[in-house]
Amino acid sequence: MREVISINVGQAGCQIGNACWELYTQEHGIRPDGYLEEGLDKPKGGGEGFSTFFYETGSGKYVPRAIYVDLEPNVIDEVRTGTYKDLFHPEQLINGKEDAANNYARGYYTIGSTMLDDISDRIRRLADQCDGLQGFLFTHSLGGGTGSGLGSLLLRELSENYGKKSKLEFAVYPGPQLSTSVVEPYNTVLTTHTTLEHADCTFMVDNESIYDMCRRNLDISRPSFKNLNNLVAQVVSSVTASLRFEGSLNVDLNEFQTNLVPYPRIHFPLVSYAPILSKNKAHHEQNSVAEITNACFEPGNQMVKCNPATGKYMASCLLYRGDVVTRDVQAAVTQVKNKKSVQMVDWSPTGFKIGICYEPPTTVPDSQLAPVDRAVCMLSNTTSIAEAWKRIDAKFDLMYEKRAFVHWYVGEGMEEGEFTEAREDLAALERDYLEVASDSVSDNEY
Ligand SMILES: Nc1nc2c(ncn2[C@@H]2O[C@H](COP(=O)(O)OP(=O)(O)OP(=O)(O)O)[C@@H](O)[C@H]2O)c(=O)[nH]1
Ligand SMILES: [Mg+2]
Repeated sequence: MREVISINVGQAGCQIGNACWELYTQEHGIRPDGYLEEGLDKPKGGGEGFSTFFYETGSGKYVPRAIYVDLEPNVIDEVRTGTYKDLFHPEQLINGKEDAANNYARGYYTIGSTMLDDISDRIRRLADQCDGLQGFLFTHSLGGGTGSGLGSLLLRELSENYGKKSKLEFAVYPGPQLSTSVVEPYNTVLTTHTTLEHADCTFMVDNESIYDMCRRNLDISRPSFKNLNNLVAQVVSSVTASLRFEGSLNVDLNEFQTNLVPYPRIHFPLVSYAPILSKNKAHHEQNSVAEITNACFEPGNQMVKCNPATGKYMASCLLYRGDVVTRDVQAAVTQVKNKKSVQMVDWSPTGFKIGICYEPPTTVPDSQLAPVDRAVCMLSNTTSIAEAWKRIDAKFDLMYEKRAFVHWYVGEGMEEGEFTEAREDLAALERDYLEVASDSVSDNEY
């Protein structure tokens, strides 16, 4: 068995966690109380795949291998009293009394550190139940105090305690429509710097992109976090489907990762997803393999705002779900490779790695997403994602030039040097991306 433990940190992390577990339980035929739906004698999806994400108790109940952590009680109390309250063991839901007030330093140093031992214990207990723990799946925001600060602290701790076990994250990149504080650029830069060496692969979801998708594709005039999270959950589900379901063309996540991350720091693949159709438009669309594959190259289907046509691709993986045959995929990929906008770096073969999971996507009852027979999630390591760093770095600089808000961090035990160190690291990251994009021969110094 190759178990995965999910760790949801802070408001965004926990709420995205909620959307994911709602979707996973539905996909596997598990009721909100953890027992199988009527008529099933084992979870859906064939084989033992689901037990990478769930463990079974003596009474036949399925419990997520997951931990929820927040520094304040509200978000987690909603889990404790909500529809899924019986799904989780109370030990899996951990909260403190007082949040990090949008301050990375409170999440990392003062408040977060007081909870570290307790959280580590509970993760240890989950890990002890695994036969062959494969790794951790983290969800958190980059902009919140808990998500950024405590998230960093936990990732560092996992590195120390679990050595080489893989650590993947889904990280919410701040968008202007739903931003909750002015200091999000500080938190984002600080947490990116701290976790750069601890996370193996980070999938960013830019709230601005998903907000626009909800408005444009799903006709939701004022998208709520729940609307956004339902969309994020589809992506997380596609990425983890290969771990939870069995099938001959199912490619293991580890294999994708090997292909996607050519250098340890260059580990931020751009995620695209298609189709994103609202319930009332769905029957007017054909939704063929060629169409959904093509749609992944449209900016409107990307989870981060950037322009891949101006950058270069290092690697790309296409994860199909549902009614998809290899012949159609091969034809679609051949077409895509010929696109002018798809430029590969010259040191990497033009490889598109393909995975097919025959289990079709499903949608949760209150989602605006139309049910479809097939979908695709593309993970591509493109140099254009550096645009996201450029944007956040510029916002950081505007404030830091005036040392605005810095006293809040210093007041929580942080040294000002940490700001400059983090910012320099991000500048180095931007340069790393430029370097991998440059041609190996022509740009050589000698
Ligand atoms: N996609 C999405 N983004 C969220 C959600 N909740 C908050 N955010 C975003 O996350 C950032 C704020 O971070 P939070 O996760 O709320 O903060 P936190 O980790 O709880 O930290 P503190 O409250 O400061 O202790 C902002 O950019 C919000 O727009 C959510 O449910 N979904
Ligand atoms: Mg919070």
